[in-house]
Amino acid sequence: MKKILVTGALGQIGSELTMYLRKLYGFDSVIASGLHKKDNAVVIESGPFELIDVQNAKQLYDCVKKYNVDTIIHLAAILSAVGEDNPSLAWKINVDGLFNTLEVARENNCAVFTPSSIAAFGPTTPSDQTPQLTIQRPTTMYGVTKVSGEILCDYYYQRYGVDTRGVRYPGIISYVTLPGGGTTDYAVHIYYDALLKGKFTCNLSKGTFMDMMYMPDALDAVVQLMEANPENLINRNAFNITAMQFDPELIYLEIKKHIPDFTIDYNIDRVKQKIADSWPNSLDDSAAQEEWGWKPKYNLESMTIDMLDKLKEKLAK
Ligand code: NAD
Ligand code: AKB
Repeated sequence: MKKILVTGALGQIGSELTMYLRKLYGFDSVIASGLHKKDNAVVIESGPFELIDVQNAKQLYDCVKKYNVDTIIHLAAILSAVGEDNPSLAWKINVDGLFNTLEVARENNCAVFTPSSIAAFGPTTPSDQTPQLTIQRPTTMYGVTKVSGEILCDYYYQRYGVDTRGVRYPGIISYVTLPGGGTTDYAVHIYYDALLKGKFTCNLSKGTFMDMMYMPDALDAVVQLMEANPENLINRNAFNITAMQFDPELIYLEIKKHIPDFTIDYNIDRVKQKIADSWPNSLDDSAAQEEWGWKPKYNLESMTIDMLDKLKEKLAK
């Protein structure tokens, strides 16, 4: 990776990944892009920034030409809960936007990283230790777009030799930018509410287990996979990766170790609960371990210590 374009760079993952890549590859070598120039001043001002709507292939093409981009990190997307509210927008951005990105990559010989998600699985998928290759019949529009994206990336590699790579992220937990309307968002909001209010109302029920990951591991995964020797990649796209599994009660109890008066109650969001129930309890990520050395650094305990420290600092400003 020498000249990198990040789409959706102002979102939860993009805002941190852009800065991480700029530190590794040089501030002028990472072009951030987004729909607007609001928020995240650090990302907008610390290196090149372009307004790009991924529905507009010409904007993507012109930017790739202007900066001689060789790698596109494609993060622009609509997440699960927002996608259920507006399925047609989710299809346009997640599938048509990815199609435009892959076409521009094909025309300009770029590599492409695209994240899929645990949402690419559904209620008929084996939910414990979900294998790399298994049944994928998701019941959300977000999940439908993620499976389509996985297959589209495979197609561009097989048909045109575009160097497509990607992972299936679990829920990502972070303190820099708030999550953008997913089902796993509760696992971020619980830390904010623990510190700001001392109590949290959870929209998913006890016993709802899902895979999760702390942001530093999610960022490392991109660099490790994109720098991996292609000869070792059997799967290329949509690698299962995970770092931990918990339900609302377990994360609550972990936070309570540090904030003893913290309380939780439940007010279930039926749409989000149905989505969460259709996703795996735990992924088998052995293919990622074997093919490119995937190994997360954080578990629930170490993530909670770091999240509370960093959030306390942020909220005190
Ligand atoms: P996010 O919602 O925080 O950010 C997405 C960004 O895309 C936003 O800044 C939004 O403004 C932008 N965007 C929306 N429509 C656009 C368009 N037409 N053109 C350009 N930009 C547009 O999402 P995120 O959490 O940062 O997710 C990034 C990627 O990772 C997505 O593909 C998502 O599906 C995947 N993922 C995220 C998680 C997670 O927990 N955050 C988990 C699994 C997979
Ligand atoms: C969501 O909940 O929609 C995302 C995801 C797991 O893809 N966080």
